[in-house]
Amino acid sequence: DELRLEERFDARIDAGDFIEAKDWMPEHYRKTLVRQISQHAHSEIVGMLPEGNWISRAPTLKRKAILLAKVQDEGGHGLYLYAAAETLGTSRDQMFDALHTGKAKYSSIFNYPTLSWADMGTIGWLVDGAAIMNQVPICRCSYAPYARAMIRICREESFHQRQGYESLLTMMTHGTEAQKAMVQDAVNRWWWPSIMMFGPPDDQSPNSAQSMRWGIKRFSNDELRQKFIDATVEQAAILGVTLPDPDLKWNEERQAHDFGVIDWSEFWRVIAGDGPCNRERLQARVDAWDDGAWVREAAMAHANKQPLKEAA
Ligand code: FAQ
Repeated sequence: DELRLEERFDARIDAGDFIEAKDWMPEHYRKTLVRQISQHAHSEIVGMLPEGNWISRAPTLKRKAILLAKVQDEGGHGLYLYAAAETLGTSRDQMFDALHTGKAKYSSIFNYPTLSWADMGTIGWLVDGAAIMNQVPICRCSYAPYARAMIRICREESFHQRQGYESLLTMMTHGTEAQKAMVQDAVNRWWWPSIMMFGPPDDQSPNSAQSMRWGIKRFSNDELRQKFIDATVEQAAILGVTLPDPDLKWNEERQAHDFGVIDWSEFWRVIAGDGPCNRERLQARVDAWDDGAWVREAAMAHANKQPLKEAA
């Protein structure tokens, strides 16, 4: 019966087993995964938009080729993740519908505008950097199809992070004063939204305890945020940029950096739909879906003809 199955499931989780699509799982585990994986997929797809804005304006052929490859990778990540979520019994149409009607979330970070070329490097460095910090532990997530998808995604994310850092380093070491100022301005705008990507503080994170119990999350939001800040401070020093937080300093006792107060009211406002670009991002996805209607219709018409052909 249900209770025995749940006990067996918990024991498997405690033993560090991976759960496969056809294994028994509690309904709440399934729902939590559908929520997280589909939101992750939506983030990748919506995340193509801020960078897509700069493909036609990249400064050199090399930078354009890199940016194109990165944005295509993000499309690929979205597809692996939708496929992973489908193994839990949800359909892609249901997931798209949830996104297009504003029921499903996607990462807060993609609701900010990309105002200069330096934003491309800064997204790679900070946004992909934060994504890697959050996603490497998901390669060991208890749900195996998600964990497997994350391995390839993380490899590609590390290319994304490095291309961003290298692009900023080029501007900071060989650039003009105006280019250096452009980098600093981009870092000033992206820093706080990047550290919000890890989600609300642990004591305001309703899903964390259960997700950690189930091995979906391996570290808490605050733990990952701290690790990211500690790693990034050194990288900022090498780049020669300042992080826009006067309270950021090494704490010998904690062996970690202290940092200033995060404006959580901004975070909650953005995830509730009222960030600088929420309406524009969602509209772009709805338009893409509507514009693609003829492709779906043609594919269905073609598929429907197949059995007739075979019979003939
Ligand atoms: N944005 O209880 P928790 C990328 C929501 S990286 C929006 O702590 P949880 C790569 C949360 O959903 C970005 N909403 O939730 C890329 C929940 O609301 P709900 C995507 C957020 O799930 C780079 C509520 O707040 N990465 O795309 C955010 O345990 C460059 C309470 O929060 C992933 O999705 C946020 N930042 O922890 C692409 C990673 N934070 O659902 C292009 C996988 C929290 O109950 C360019 N996901 N919320 O209505 C996760 O690790 C987790 O889901 C967290 C949130 C850590 C994001």
